[in-house]
Amino acid sequence: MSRPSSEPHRTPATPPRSGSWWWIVPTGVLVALAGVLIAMSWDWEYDPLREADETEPEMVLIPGGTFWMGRDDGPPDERPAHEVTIAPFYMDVTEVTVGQFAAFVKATGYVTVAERVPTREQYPNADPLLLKAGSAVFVPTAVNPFEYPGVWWRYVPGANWRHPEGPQSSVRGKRNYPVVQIAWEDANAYAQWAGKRLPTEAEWEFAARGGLDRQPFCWGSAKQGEGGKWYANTYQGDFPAHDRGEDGFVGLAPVKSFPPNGYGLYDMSGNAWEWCADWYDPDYYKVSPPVNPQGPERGPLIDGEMQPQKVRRGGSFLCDDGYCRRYLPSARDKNPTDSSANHTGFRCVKDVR
Ligand SMILES: [Ca+2]
Repeated sequence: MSRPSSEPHRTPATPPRSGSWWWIVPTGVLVALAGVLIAMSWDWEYDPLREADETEPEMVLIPGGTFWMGRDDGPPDERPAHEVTIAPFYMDVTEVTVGQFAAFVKATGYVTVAERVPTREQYPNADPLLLKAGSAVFVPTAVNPFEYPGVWWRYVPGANWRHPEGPQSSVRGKRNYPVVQIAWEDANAYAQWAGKRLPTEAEWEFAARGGLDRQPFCWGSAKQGEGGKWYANTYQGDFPAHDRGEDGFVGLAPVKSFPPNGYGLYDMSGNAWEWCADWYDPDYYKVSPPVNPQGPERGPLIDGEMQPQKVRRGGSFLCDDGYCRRYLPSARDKNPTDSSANHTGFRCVKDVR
């Protein structure tokens, strides 16, 4: 009996089949997947310069004159009401739009403050996790606003004028919305490029009042929503938890969505805050010159800020009657020059020559 062979039975190797197409299907799937990913990233990286609007922004002549600036029954920084005389000037009829700002960026390659990576040298006391390019975004929050003021703001990396609410948002189709996430120096850079300038605080208030004398609102004395009429894009509801949007808009509205004031200016009240040229000083009205005041030489340090702040005016879509009624023509606000948020934009003026 012969010993069984320990040699395993070998199956002869199958020779490679020439001309096999087995790899086609998986490769096709991979190519298709890559295509989908590219298409998706194209959407995420939507180029806002496609919104560029190169038509000349419409301006209107503000006639100049003498008016009562501030009010005596308002917050301390609006007192005293005092007479101010303003020279005539031209003013943009709307807030600078996404389209207009895109045209500026397209022409100059300008990079806004919110798009620049902040450095430790600039912000030695900042949380290192916050040293990322970004900006402030409003997040609805169910709190008592008087008890926890400002907790509805988040610093969102990637938020800027191209992505106003953060990286997943875009300005696609928003050519006629006010541009926001604009710092004072961005607004000033745009104004210089356009051959214009930012309004002084006094010019802004004169223009906002639309020729009316000491009225509480830019349109007169009727309250928002009175008789079913809405005059501005503000906030209705439980601020900062829920905006009912009774005026037709939750968040920003396209410019010209509400009636113009007496000078033909839109959105001087609500929608987006507007930067002014002046430094902010809460006591400035006590010493303000009566003719064409330009604001103080430099503002005081307030609110624990390390730098003086610039004035902004007009309020925004977040102005709520119960918490912050700063959509009134007399209302003053301020922020540091490098700050931006998704409710702050600007408009420009030009001298009459
Ligand atoms: Ca609204």
